[in-house]
Amino acid sequence: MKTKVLFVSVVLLSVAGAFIYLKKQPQKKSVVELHLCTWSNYIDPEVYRIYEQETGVHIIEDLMDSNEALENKLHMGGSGYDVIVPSDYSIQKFARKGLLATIDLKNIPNAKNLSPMFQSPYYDPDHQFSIPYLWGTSGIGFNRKLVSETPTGWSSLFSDESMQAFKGKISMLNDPREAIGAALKHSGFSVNSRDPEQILIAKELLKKQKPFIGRYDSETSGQFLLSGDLAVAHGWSGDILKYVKQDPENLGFIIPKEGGVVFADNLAIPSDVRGERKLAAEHFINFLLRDDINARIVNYVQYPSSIETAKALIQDDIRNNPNIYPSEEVLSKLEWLQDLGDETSSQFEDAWTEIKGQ
Ligand code: SPD
Repeated sequence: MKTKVLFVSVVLLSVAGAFIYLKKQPQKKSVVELHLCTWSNYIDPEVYRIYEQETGVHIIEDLMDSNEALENKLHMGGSGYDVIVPSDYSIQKFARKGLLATIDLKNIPNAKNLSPMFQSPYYDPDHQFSIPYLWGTSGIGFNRKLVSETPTGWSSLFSDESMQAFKGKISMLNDPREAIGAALKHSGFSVNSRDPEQILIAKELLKKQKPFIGRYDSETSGQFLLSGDLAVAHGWSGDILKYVKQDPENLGFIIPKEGGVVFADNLAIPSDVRGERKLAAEHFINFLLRDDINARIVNYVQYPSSIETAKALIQDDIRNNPNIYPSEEVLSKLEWLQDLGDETSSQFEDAWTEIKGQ
């Protein structure tokens, strides 16, 4: 009898204990959708479908056209983004401003496959806040039907002759660091100049160019080159090369002989993403770095991969295209944008507001 009472008491106590334990556990609400803020033409949409099929998680995409626009959204708070894709210098700046979550590399095992170029990037050497995604260069796209000579340098956007010849058919990236950077480079300065006089010279050049501009455009200039509405366009390599592929006889892309910008865009998580959402964001980042998925993206967007082991799966015409994967010699002439600190960043942004608003 005694044994029976003891047995029943033990069972009752265990059930009560289990009930109290389970009640104390945080409610497990599984993440069913993730919000990604990325650049246009930066993923094969099929990748979202595969992810949803594999995990049940639906990806909602929002687009950004400059790092500065993304920074403003993050500063306002409540962006709702789980994964964002800022560039190199912006990782430095956003981290400095506390806008990024610390990444748990244990949850991103595919990061071990990063190419040597990205194993310790200058803007985040230990991948505390970011994992490189895709990279590329800024250069000049052109339509041969509208230019008499193949452009070779920045003068095709800024010389008096070009401005007159291509009036209304010139476009510049709608991006303060890139557009002012191009004007700095054309004037013989670094894209990372902190010298207010040099920044002023670049600003005046862009103001002079403005009446000849058809559009400031970070998203669709390739398509306007193809239609013949633009003769020359300041643009990012993959965005132009995607259209060059459609009409290689007439369209082209060059990296200016004076040099320009090389960039890397990175997968990162805003600092207000925590707990299960952060785990889900890390899971999605890891998926984007998986060889087959990464190669599928590269084959679609025409930007080089940050993942060494994905290279074998990348189409030969992409892997061997020196405009997509520039030679060491060309790369050595290019500059990475740096975080210039608050004072100089404001000078760039004020100059940009003046140029756009004039
Ligand atoms: N459509 C993809 C655009 C990639 C842009 N990278 C931004 C670099 C900024 N310096």
